[in-house]
Amino acid sequence: MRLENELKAALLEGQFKLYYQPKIDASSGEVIGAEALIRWLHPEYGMVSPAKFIPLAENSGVILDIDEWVLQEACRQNKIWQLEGMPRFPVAVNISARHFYQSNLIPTITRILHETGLEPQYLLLEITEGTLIRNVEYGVRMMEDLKQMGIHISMDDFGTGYSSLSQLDRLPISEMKLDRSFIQGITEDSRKSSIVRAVIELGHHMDLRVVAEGIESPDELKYLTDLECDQFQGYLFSKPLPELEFSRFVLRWD
Ligand code: G
Ligand code: G
Ligand code: NA
Ligand code: MN
Repeated sequence: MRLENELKAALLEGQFKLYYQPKIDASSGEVIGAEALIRWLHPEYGMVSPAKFIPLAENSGVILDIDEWVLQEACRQNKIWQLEGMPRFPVAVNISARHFYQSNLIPTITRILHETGLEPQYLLLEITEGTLIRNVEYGVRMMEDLKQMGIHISMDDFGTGYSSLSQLDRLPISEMKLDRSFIQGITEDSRKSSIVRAVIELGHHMDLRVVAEGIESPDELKYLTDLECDQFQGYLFSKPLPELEFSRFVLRWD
């Protein structure tokens, strides 16, 4: 079977599953968000990493179906957590560049929010810098439309892709997410720490929050706390977890 068909079949057969990784607020220490990360529970090969199948899905059209499923599932789950009385926080969904340029992204999100009953401020979209290479004007307009709807946007993997520094002041984003390649080894590598320090300062000047991902050690956390990074995410706190384990994590954490 061609991979495209296999991915479509997997979607129909319910072989995809969302895991959630907590985002921690630097000042309160509380869980203030969750990033949804897809997993493929393949009947033969076991758990397949999105790093393997997302790029392939992006080369066919099936990424649109996958992203739509992820949006639906993440919004549905966040609403369930709210109804269960969990503290409210936004769920972050990764949107591929290809989907961003699909004219039906906004109607799709509108429908999903309506169907799930989730308010727009509880959905955060993570897009990478590379998303804007294709057409900055269009990308900015799309982001403005999303902002109008009350949806926040995070610039993911900041610092790794096409540098949109010249465009940064035009982008209606709420947060910058420092790529984990800058975080790993930050305590020993003065080059990395200079970059991170500068990005945090830049973000704060632009009234953006700065999130560090991929934090694995208490030393890295201490370092980033001293640099006044706003939010933290990484294995130090938790790996991405299935929904039930995630809610247990939140309850234990508080
Ligand atoms: O969870 P993990 O680190 O294995 O993810 C690997 C890559 O797959 C990351 O770059 C991540 O952004 C991407 N990814 C994970 N989940 C999703 C998803 O739901 N949609 C899209 N488009 N990408 C995802
Ligand atoms: O591209 P994106 O930033 O969305 O990818 C996030 C990926 O990083 C996910 O696949 C997630 O599993 C992974 N991840 C999350 N925390 C850590 C961490 O502390 N260390 C490492 N190595 N990977 C992490
Ligand atoms: Na992400
Ligand atoms: Mn990232």
